[in-house]
Amino acid sequence: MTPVRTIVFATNNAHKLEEIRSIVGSDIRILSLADIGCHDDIPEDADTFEGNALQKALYVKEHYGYDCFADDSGLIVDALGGEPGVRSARYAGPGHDSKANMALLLKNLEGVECRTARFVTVIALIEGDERRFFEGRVEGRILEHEQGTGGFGYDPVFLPEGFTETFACMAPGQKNAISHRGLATQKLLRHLSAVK
Ligand code: ITT
Repeated sequence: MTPVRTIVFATNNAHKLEEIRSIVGSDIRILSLADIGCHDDIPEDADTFEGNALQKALYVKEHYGYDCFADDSGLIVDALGGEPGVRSARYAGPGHDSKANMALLLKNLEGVECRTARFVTVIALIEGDERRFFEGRVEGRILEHEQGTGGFGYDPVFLPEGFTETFACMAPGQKNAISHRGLATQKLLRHLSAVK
């Protein structure tokens, strides 16, 4: 089947790219930054998911000329006043990995009873002069220990509401069906399919 269209996904996160390609399937051809020869460290210093997503998408549009979309995501933990939020990727400091981020999160929640949290994704899409946003969120709670080895980021400590296992225990298709990124991407897809 001929793809509906081709669009660039402005991310340096290989896990996000894999998830979104799998959600989109053959409906749309997703080009990575590497596919368009972009190896830049794209700035993201806004203080909202919308601001960061737009900043990343605009960077690619302005420097490379492609219509594109970007995803800014994070984990919002109620007992931590919304942290790590937009700082989710670098919660334990610049250059730290997911293990360090999760360890800090569990440490900061030691002895805390209220462990409610949500994952949020905001996708910013730039088509010509138009900008649109698509949001997805999933409610859940933070476990006291890691569970599972799949997924990425904070998946091993996030238990989505109504489920008995973390995102890291789920098959990719199961996570994508209920996740923040899955829900935001479905909205993006509906828009792209409507304007084809
Ligand atoms: P790009 O900006 O290049 O897209 P990034 O990893 O820096 O990649 P973000 O700034 O959006 O992306 O940071 C999101 C962080 O939030 C990510 O690094 C993870 O730590 C966490 N995160 C986002 N989505 C997640 C998911 O589905 N599962 C687990 N952790 C997630």
